[in-house]
Amino acid sequence: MAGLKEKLYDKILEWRPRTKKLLQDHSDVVVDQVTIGKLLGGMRGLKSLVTDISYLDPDEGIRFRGYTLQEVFEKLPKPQKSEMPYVEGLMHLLLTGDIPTRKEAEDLVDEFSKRRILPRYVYEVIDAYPCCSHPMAIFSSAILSMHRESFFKKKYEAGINKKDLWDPMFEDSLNLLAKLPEIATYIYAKLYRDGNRIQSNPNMDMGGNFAFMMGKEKPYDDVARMHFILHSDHESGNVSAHTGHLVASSLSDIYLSVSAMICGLAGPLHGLANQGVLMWLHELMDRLGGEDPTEEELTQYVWDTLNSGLVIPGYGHAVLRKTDPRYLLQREFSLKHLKDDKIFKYVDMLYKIVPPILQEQGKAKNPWPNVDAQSGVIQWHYGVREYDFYTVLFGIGRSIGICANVIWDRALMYPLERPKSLTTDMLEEITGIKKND
Ligand code: HAX
Repeated sequence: MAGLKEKLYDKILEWRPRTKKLLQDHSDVVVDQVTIGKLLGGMRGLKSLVTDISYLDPDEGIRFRGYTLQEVFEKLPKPQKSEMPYVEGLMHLLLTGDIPTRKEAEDLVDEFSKRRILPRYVYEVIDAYPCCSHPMAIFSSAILSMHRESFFKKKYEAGINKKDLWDPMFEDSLNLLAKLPEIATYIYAKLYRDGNRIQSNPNMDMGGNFAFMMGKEKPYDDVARMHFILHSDHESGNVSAHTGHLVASSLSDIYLSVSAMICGLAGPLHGLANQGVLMWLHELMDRLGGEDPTEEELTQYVWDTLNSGLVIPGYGHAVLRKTDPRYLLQREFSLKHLKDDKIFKYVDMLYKIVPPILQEQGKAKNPWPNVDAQSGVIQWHYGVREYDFYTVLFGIGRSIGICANVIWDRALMYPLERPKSLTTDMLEEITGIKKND
């Protein structure tokens, strides 16, 4: 992988003086204020992290390396006869900031293919899990088990200059990313197909090979590419990205960091919401005995959910204040490929019905749909009906963003993350509620 690594190294050398200058000459410049509201409110919106891989604007949505999602999908090279770009090309973009040439993207496809073989024990770890386990728990463990392979760990133990740590992190990241489709599809086969798996095809790109191992025809390869690209990065403050970055800040290797981030992604307020949407829709279908709902019935169902103190899965966001462009891109795909799908029709009706209800309820700051409102229905349509599995797909995509971030964290020699805690007593003293006598 000499070409990409050299290019990345040049970028790193160019970038380092910028970070150094900010730190040396402007360390005391105030960027944001830490209020009690922020401390007790999950640090929502607090400007306290740095990443150059992606930026999330509340109104516009995500940009990867300065490119909107539309631009990313238009500009990245695509495999022959495919609607969606190479996932490997996205990795090149996130790492270097440059749209790769077809050759650069295909070089990375070859590199992933060379690194895709799993150690035998990973299958054994997966097999050892009891059947009713959630696939995200298995996924995290399978990744964790490969910690012993870490090149970064070996280099660190042997003694390596801090400036060079990005290099073994890069090698580990490529090794891990190349293996994720195989791990995920093996878990799928174990849990839902009595262990009948399809071996990987070394001549395919990541999305194509994933579809192949899932036993799916076209256009599922494009579904996989779209899914992995859309879910790859969403700047650094969300639970999964922040976890990956935090764990790696203690110089844990990529296997430890990605395994941990998968656990954060598995929560219902984060990545698990995509499975939540499908469960919630099926409850509705059961309630209606399979009949198509009227607008009134859907409205009633949304209100019933809210009145029971539950959230509407797939709606709202901690940063976004408009419809998530990741939702819109998937909607565009769905309108083209699955517009007559029964569940897609529900999803589309909800797009009209939910936002005004959330606005009327007046709690959610963002009444619009997020990425998870639309992703599950596409999987369902193409026959991946085990919705427990949907967050694993999210996890494959998110790992790409985490790896790009963590490689750059080491390249820029970001330190151990260690914010300071206060006690409630201290907050009451600061506010004057309690006198310190
Ligand atoms: N349905 C009902 N109530 C909602 C809501 C929704 N979809 N979204 C927010 N609210 C409520 C919150 O629960 C909160 O209520 P309380 O004051 O009673 O605690 C209030 O509105 C204010 O919340 P907020 O400031 O608008 O939103 P947060 O930043 O606290 O939370 C969440 C953001 C995404 C967690 C939230 O919108 C939510 O729970 N949505 C449903 C679950 C979901 O779709 N999660 C996936 C988000 C995208 C993602 O990370 N994908 O991985």
